[in-house]
Amino acid sequence: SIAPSLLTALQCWGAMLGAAAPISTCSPKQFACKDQITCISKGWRCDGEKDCPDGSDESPDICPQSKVSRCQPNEHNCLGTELCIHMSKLCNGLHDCFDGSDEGPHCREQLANCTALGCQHHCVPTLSGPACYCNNSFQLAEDRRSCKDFDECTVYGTCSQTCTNTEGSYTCSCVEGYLLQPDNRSCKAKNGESLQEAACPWALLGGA
Ligand SMILES: [Ca+2]
Ligand SMILES: [Ca+2]
Repeated sequence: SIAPSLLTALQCWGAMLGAAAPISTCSPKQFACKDQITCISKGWRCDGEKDCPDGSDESPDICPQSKVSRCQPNEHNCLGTELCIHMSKLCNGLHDCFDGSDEGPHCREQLANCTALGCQHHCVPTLSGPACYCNNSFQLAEDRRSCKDFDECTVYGTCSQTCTNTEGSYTCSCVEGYLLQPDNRSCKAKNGESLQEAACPWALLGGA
């Protein structure tokens, strides 16, 4: 239909006219592209897809190899580095940390301690003792042994638009006018309305 796109176009113009210093129009929830014109949802930064016209939301200086300085649930921080590896890679016979600290004699020596720990899901030896971890979409509870649902929606960028946490999982959805993509987390405008998306996203993100 024509009316909504006209309305969007008008909102777009309004936003552009009101944007004397374009970069200041990005809300705190948005990322300012290097072109200093375009604002995109922060969730689209470093998601592997170029959303800024200049691709600056995926540039290496913005997206370091490890996206998060802190490890995700069920991940292990390799000693003295920012590298996070999945807990299942500890003592799996392969060197995954650069210094090899994920493997060694402790793997065998601590097996009995692991049994004694009584983890709900899984246990692995680490250099600092046995540690529990959980199946995907779960995280350790306060007792460090049992597992509880992990709220994926608290991680920025899990879904590009709407995120709904569920017990043991989560679902992404899109606002009116957008379609969920096969990756089940990103949204693209219907009808190839790429002009709006690329040139005027701030007019569309208000209700997201
Ligand atoms: Ca390993
Ligand atoms: Ca969940």
